[in-house]
Amino acid sequence: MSEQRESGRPAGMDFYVLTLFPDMIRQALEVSILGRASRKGLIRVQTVNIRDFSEDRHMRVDDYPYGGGAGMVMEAEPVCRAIESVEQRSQKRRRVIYLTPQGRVLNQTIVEELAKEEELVLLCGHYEGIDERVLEEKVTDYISIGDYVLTGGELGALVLIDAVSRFVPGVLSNEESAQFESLQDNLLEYPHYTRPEVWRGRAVPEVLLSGDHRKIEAWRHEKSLERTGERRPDLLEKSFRTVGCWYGGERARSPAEELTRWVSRYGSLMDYDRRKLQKQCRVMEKQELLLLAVDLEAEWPKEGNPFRNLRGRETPLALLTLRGSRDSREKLGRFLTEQGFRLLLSRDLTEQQKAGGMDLLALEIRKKNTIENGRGTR
Ligand code: 9D3
Repeated sequence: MSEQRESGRPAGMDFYVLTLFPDMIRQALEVSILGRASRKGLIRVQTVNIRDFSEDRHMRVDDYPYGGGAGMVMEAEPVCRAIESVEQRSQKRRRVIYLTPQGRVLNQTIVEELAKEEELVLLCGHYEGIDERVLEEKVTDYISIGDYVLTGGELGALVLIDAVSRFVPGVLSNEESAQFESLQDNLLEYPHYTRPEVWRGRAVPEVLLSGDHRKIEAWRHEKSLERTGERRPDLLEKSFRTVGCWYGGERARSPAEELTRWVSRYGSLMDYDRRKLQKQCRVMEKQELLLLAVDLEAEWPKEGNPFRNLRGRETPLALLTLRGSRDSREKLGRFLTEQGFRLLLSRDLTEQQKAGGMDLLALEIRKKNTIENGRGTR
């Protein structure tokens, strides 16, 4: 039913959820998009009831805390056996994630990272928590879903499964696709409208009825910026204006365009084949991101390097080259660094195409840009 990976394993993702309340997990995943994905076999969620591993005739799994204090603590042994029951199913090393208010706070970068795994084991605690010794022995990651207090880890596990599953191929339809979406530009979404055109005296913004797609995109970008400034000014500091640029004709233009579309919804384009642009001085800001595709064997202007008037202010740069030697690519990289650009990565496009598509490259660029930007998450 589901496609096979090259390795012969089924595609998609397996989640094992260790919990005292398996119904809570199962029921939530029966409906909506994740329900559909489960029925298609794209995600497989198996619950393991920790209580089944109790050593006690009353099926108890908790006990009083050493040292006293309020509440109960989940015992190490049943939790350990529950984890081992999953380990037994294959020899593979899996991440074992403990959902806990003391973990790293989940964000979209962590979600994308976890989505690369084939299987995840999610451990949900209850009561005051779990005996530290089994955590030391088995847990690889500690994750919280935010700074507020829940009654247990199940909702955390569900949030994580929901967010990660969106990256499993086939879970979202093309329209729902996870790539082109709000958080990718570190901007909030623009407002949405559907029929009727006038609702209780409120009309849909006229530009959306104009049919002019460039104008509509511009309006949406403006609304995104405006809204982010009002509601999440912290995100504005992390947002970048992406500029896709090419030199050397069609060969360079189409990868520059494609990559720009993958990196940013609102990216703009700059055609450096135009002599006029080469002559103008252009200083790029720190909050811009330059994606530059260059055909190294295209004719170089007599005046010298076509980018001599392009300056950066620590502006991040991804350099993609076609044809030409590694040497000439590195030389161009050094030149642009001297002009004030901060080289995030430099690749030969032919080599890159063997390694993966523009979507993967875009992901890598976004990740490098946020990490090297020192702003942590996205
Ligand atoms: C009231 C008990 N607290 C002592 C001050 C500690 C505490 C223990 C267990 C608080 C919450 C929980 C249960 N929470 C989770 O298991 C949990 C959680 C959360 O509470 N907030 C954010 N993310 C997560 S992930 C798992």
